[in-house]
Amino acid sequence: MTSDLLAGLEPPPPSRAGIGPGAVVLRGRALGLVPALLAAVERVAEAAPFRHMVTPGGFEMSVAMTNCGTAGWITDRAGYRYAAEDPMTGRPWPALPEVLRDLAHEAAEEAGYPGFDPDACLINRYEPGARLTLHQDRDERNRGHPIVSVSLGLPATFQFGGLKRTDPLLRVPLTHGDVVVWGGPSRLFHHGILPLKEGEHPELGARRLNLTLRRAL
Ligand code: MD3
Ligand code: FE
Repeated sequence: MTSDLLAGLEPPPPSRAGIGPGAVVLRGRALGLVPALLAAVERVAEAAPFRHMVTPGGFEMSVAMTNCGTAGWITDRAGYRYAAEDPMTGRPWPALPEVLRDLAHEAAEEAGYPGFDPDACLINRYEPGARLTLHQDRDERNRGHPIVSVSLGLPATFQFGGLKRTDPLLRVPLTHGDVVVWGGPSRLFHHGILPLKEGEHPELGARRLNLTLRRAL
């Protein structure tokens, strides 16, 4: 009774693979948690709505963002930074849901980074056409901590370079349920997301969500 019958019906088991120095993809690692993760995002967005922030250069980002945790990543004309309050509401960001904290802690451990205790989660929402240009994540105080990212909904093409902006780029698909842990040298590598392609995901519709769990302070 067995896996023969179920083989065509069930998603593949999670797999682990390196994609760069210190970076580990756990394919499908979040699949069993999707309802809890979506409920958590919905609850966060009720208190801290998704919004299109403005870059220091004055451009509105195509990705809509919100945060939870004791610190949230923001950008405006004054720059990129972490802030304890949501500038849209003047209130603290919603607390980091336990399901996110636990997933990040466990995924980091599975990737070789035990003891990860995130205090911030940036939630990115992509609609078709939305993209994230090549950048480094360097607003966190101690970049010795890894970052754990969770992808949900429509697939995206992730671009992964090196320490220099001009280093050659690797393209990696990130799909529903994938968790990636970025530590070691990869933590400071340039990366971005190509414009999201049109599509319809059975659970999320024409959207992609990406949650990045971080130690900001
Ligand atoms: C590699 N987010 O929020 S997730 C970001 O899909 C960000 O929304 C993308 O880049 C997204 O800053 C990519 C993968 C990711 C996240 C953080 C990283 C890769 C990373 C930090 C350092 C190196
Ligand atoms: Fe990033």
